[in-house]
Amino acid sequence: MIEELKRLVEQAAQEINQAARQHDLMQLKSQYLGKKSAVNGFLQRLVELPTAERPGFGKIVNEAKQKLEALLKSRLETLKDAEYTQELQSERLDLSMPGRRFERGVLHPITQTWRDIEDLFLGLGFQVADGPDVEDEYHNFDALNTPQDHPARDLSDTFYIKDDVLLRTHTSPVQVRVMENTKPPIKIICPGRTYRNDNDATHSPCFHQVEALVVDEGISLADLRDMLNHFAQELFGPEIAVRIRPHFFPFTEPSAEMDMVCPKCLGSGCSLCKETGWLELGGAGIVDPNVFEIVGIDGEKYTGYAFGLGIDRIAMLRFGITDMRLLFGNDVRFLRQFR
Ligand code: 2NM
Repeated sequence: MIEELKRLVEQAAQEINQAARQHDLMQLKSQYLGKKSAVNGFLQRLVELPTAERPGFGKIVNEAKQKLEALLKSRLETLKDAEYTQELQSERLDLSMPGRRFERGVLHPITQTWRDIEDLFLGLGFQVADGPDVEDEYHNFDALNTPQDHPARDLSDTFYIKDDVLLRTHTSPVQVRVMENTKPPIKIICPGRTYRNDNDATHSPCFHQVEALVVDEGISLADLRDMLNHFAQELFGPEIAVRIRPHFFPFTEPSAEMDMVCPKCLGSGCSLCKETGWLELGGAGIVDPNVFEIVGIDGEKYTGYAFGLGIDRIAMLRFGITDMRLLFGNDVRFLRQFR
């Protein structure tokens, strides 16, 4: 019986040492040490022995059990260690690997220009006014003294949403709304999105405008000229002069278009200014008394000037962008360049 037990223990020890998973060890434990196990069987067979040999053999069986338990325990430790080591290996961090690059965003060139223009005028005591992109015909055309048959009202120029509702074609309706609700003096700029049915290399159907309006006693063309000069020189440099040429707008009288010295050739003529030395900057004028009457401002007491500029065109000039469509393509490879 001792031999039999020895062989059993040897076999068990071998199996335990070959067990590859913790689960296998559990099975071996119940197989060799459980209630119905072969080792326990030996204890039950004690009765077959002469009484004198029973304690001795019982001791041997118990030692065998202890030996197997110790083996199981040590194999379990080994497996746990191996498992842990493997886990560490598979989750290993290579601290020498370069980190993921953190890409810092850039403001769109239009946003940069918009903000610079706002800052410039805020510094001169202007307030920034805001209004809806979707306007009614009254604020976009009627209140601005624009006749019913004016070509700007055409479907080919203006996006109508329905009768009487349209996408504003300029930010002047914001100024109308301010004049309706504010007593002079008024000193505002209205930057924002504007919409016209135009689409090519120099026109986008959605573009950005900033319009300025100053209403007070004794405002004259000289004030307008001063402001335009100051604006161009702040934005493009001290050598950039502005000139104004007579023009016509329904909402101003007199009206003017303004040009600035070409910042690329400083007036000597180049491809950008088509050899003229001048670039068109925007429109301007003295607010028509009809507009004042419509919005309820006393035109005998007050005068005002207004002007409008294209933010996108200014951004293109500043950054040397030649195709307006690049500004609206949202290609990050293009946009990244304007840090
Ligand atoms: C321009 C050119 C000339 C203008 C006029 C007004 C208002 F509301 F006061 F009548 N707002 N903006 C104006 C005048 C805008 O943009 C080229």
